[in-house]
Amino acid sequence: MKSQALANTKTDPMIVTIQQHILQEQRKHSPQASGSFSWLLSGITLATKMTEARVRRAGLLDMVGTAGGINVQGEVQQKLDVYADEALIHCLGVRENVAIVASEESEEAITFDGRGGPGKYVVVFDPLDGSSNIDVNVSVGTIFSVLALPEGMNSVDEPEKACLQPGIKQLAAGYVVYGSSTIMVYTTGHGVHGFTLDPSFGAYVLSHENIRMPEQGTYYSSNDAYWDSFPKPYQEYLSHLRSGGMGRRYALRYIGSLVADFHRTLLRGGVFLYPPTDKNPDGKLRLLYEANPVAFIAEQAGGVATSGTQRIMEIEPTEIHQRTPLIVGGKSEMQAFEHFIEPANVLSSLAG
Ligand code: AHM
Ligand code: MG
Repeated sequence: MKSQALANTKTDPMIVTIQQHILQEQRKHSPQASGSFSWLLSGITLATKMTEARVRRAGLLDMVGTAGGINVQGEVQQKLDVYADEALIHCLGVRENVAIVASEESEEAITFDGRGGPGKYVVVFDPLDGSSNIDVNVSVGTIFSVLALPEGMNSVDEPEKACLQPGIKQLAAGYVVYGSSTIMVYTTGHGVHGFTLDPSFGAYVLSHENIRMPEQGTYYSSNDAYWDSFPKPYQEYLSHLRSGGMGRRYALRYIGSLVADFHRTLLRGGVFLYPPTDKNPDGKLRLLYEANPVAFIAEQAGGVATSGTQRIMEIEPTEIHQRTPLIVGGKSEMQAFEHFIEPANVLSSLAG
């Protein structure tokens, strides 16, 4: 009788929340899993919901005082990127299985060990990417990568060293775009899945299952203002896309928030580029918490990500905040890229 009553309720039986999905995936791919990984990811989803609430009220908060001022509740106002950073550090810090975090906002890695539990995960993140866009109501995002604490490594003595792992070691990666809606996209190496935040009940609900990057798109995405300082082969590649050399004339789309620009590239195809420039010969984007998670997601969705000379996920990092050029896109655009930018030879190093 009880199941009959439940069957008659008016809830949508098709709804799958991100927590349900993570647990289902774990049962399917690692039946022995203890659930500790989903506990870690729930810390990230909670922090992003806290950040999203602030992002949505950004204009209102500005009305009652600027960063550093006091708001109507008597709270000290924080800049949104500082708030997003503290939300993640707090939500991950109370999860005893997290050993270390590293953030774009902090010079050094932070270790949580010494508080009772031996953590086994390392989480690196950019808490609020593209934050200069906040003031003008343009999309921003959070981006993260999860690694295992290498065996035998002491997280208290060597927090930075524990973060310096190539992207192929990532256990999970994801991002949240705070856009016209809020969407979280993640992978654990079994495809890429997207969840839209339903603000009416505060849960991320499965909206994009098993995302595949189109083999060929119609957009390229790079900061055209730097055209003169792009290396010549990059200029030639972009001219090729623009002039119809790929069978269609590519249009330019550039937001200036990596997470939002990549999200469009993931769903609509095409290519995103932040090449080396005169000002930033190593590119601008950060390897550990921008390029690596994007590359993991792109590859899982059938795309390719390179620095121009190497597959992104094979770069051995030497510093937490190191930068890399990033070129990421669908198969057709990246095959053409390889042709122009020698000796990338990236596709051949990829399985499948
Ligand atoms: P941030 O991490 O300080 O916000 O900077 C990274 C952002 C990326 O989101 C975006 O792709 C890039 O900077 C844009 O840079 P530019 O203004 O040079 O085109
Ligand atoms: Mg950033």
